[in-house]
Amino acid sequence: MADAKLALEKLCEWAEKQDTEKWVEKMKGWDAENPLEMRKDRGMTPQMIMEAINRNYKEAIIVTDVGQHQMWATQYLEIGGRKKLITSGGLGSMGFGLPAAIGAKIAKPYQNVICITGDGGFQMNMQELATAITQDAPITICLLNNYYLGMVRQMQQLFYGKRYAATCLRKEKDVRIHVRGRMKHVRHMCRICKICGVLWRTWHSGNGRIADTGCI
Ligand SMILES: Cc1ncc(C[n+]2csc(CCOP(=O)(O)OP(=O)(O)O)c2C)c(N)n1
Ligand SMILES: [Mg+2]
Repeated sequence: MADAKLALEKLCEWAEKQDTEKWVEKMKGWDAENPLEMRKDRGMTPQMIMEAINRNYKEAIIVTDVGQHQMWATQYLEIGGRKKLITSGGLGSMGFGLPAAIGAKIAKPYQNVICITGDGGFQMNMQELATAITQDAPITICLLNNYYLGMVRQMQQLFYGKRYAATCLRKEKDVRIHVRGRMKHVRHMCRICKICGVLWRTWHSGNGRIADTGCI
């Protein structure tokens, strides 16, 4: 544990400047070979949700949890100017998103704060909904509810011959059942127009809401 500013200054004393030109060129090549595309083929895709956030917010602090939703957020959100991103980067801890979003709202009460989280990560710290309520910290929670520990499932699918283990959340738990009792604005959404509506209303009313998306 250390003061981040102090620790980074000390680390900088040790770090040597590297020539990253070749590496950046290589990545640009990959990007040209496999450009990011918005998948809009069916239902509500994660990309469509990110696009809805892009469209509905001119300014916001967007906080992510850890998992596939985090990857999509970093790939598809338009960050910059008055839109800021707080994310835990590599080796992040599930459960980071909600408390970090509450902290951001308390620090910047007049800014929109959106927490993009997964059904796994959200369950780790969702008791903090009570903190958001008692501390008067209305945030929008965009829950990418795919019924899986998606990031780990993806590894099992691609690298472990589809031998799925302990990544399905559908039978054991439905995050909606837990959440409903706590927050009256929970909406389960399966159409993209609905999520836009919730984002819009949240922005204009200043009330916290959870947009629970059954995304694919
Ligand atoms: C505390 C903790 N446990 C386990 C992990 C490993 N891990 C990384 S992503 C992930 C799955 C996250 O699932 P979910 O929150 O539903 O997000 P999704 O990938 O489905 O978008 C797991 C288990 C972790 N990062 N942190
Ligand atoms: Mg999930």
